Amino acid sequence: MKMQKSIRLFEEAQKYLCGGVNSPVRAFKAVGMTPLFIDRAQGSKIYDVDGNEYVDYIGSWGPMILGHAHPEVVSGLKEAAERGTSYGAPTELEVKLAKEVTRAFPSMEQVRMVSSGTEAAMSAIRLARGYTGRDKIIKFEGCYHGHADSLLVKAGSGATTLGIPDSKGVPSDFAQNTLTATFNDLRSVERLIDVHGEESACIIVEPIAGNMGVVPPEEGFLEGLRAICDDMGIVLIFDEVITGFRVSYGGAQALYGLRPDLTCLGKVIGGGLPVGAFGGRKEIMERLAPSGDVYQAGTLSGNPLAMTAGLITLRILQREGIYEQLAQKSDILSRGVREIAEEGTFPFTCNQAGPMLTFFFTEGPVTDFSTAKRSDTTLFSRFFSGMLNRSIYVAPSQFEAFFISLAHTDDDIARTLEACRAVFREISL
Ligand code: KE4
Repeated sequence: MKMQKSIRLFEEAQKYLCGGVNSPVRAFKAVGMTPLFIDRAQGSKIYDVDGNEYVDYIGSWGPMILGHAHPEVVSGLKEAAERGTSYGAPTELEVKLAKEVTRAFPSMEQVRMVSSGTEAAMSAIRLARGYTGRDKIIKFEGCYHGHADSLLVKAGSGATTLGIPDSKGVPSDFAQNTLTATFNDLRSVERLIDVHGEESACIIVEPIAGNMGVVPPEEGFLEGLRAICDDMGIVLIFDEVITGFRVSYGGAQALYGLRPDLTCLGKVIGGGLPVGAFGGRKEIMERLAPSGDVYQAGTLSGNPLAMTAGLITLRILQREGIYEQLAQKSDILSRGVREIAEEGTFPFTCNQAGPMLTFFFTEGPVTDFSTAKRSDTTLFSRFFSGMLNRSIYVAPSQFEAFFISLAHTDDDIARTLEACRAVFREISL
């Protein structure tokens, strides 16, 4: 596989961009390779600067559920751009998107648009603290909610990939207010509540974890969190930045029939442009400036181009049979990979939640961060490079999800399974 231009660009990038990238996981450090520099993308394919074509299962880490450069999104953006790119003022577009979000997520009675998932989670936590007057927050090891200081404690995703779950630069008194429990282990939450329940503002959770790799909630786990929060007057925050509009049009909360007090969204809601959002119970949201006394702001919040891409994306996602198609593609892939892996001589388990899945190189079951970390990351790196050499572009880290889009064809999936068969044979030797 030719990589000369990516190699040259990475050398130049490292002079001006720290680490040569604008987000750590893109640096391919976990898989020990030079990162690909991307030239363009279309549908399920992505093309690097050396002209190599790949079937893309990263999908910009989740937003590209329709596939890249969807014609309706592209033409909508062209029209919107001709009317200006940012006003810093209210528009009808943001009202329309907020209205659609509240319709899709009934627990989100009011919404605030922001420009990233980090902003959404950071703001939701500040709002929960302001509303309850309490300081402590409870998160789960291996869950990632963006890089706000109080959340970089035993975080997942890139923080785990780089082995720095507790980032430098986070004041110890921030970390002291962040308590961590074990995903799928209600007892670990109850032990924290016994000691800190009265001083805890919120519990924030990815209802289906994506940042330790995909780990679905076990029976009763989310319901147990809801009950604890009801008993203790704690704000339950579902971070649905990945799962929102992905695992169903109403996210994980629709799948499990639960109502969190606040929800964080991102990725799909922006259709590939920078959008995050948070929202929830009106009595909580009304504490947010300018209605209330919890401050939050953003120059590009509700940006008209981003709102346009989000609205068109959600409009397409409401068409008949869309989520059935996504589920069918994902099931064919996960079923096929499991069958092929049985022929291998290495430990393997595949976790799936609709159109998001992770291949772990460990016996499994993978139900939390500690079982996810048992995965053989060296084997994963060999899997990653083997697939890349066969034009299949998966996440360059064991602790991420693969994303299926509407654009992935039967042929893409067949090619992916063939590549898996060859790579699994290679790493079995
Ligand atoms: P952003 O600030 O990156 O838009 O969103 C932060 C965030 C919040 N909540 C969840 C559940 C998330 O998964 C994320 C970001 N996800 C990572 C990938 N797992 C983004 C990729 C990256 O960091 O480059």
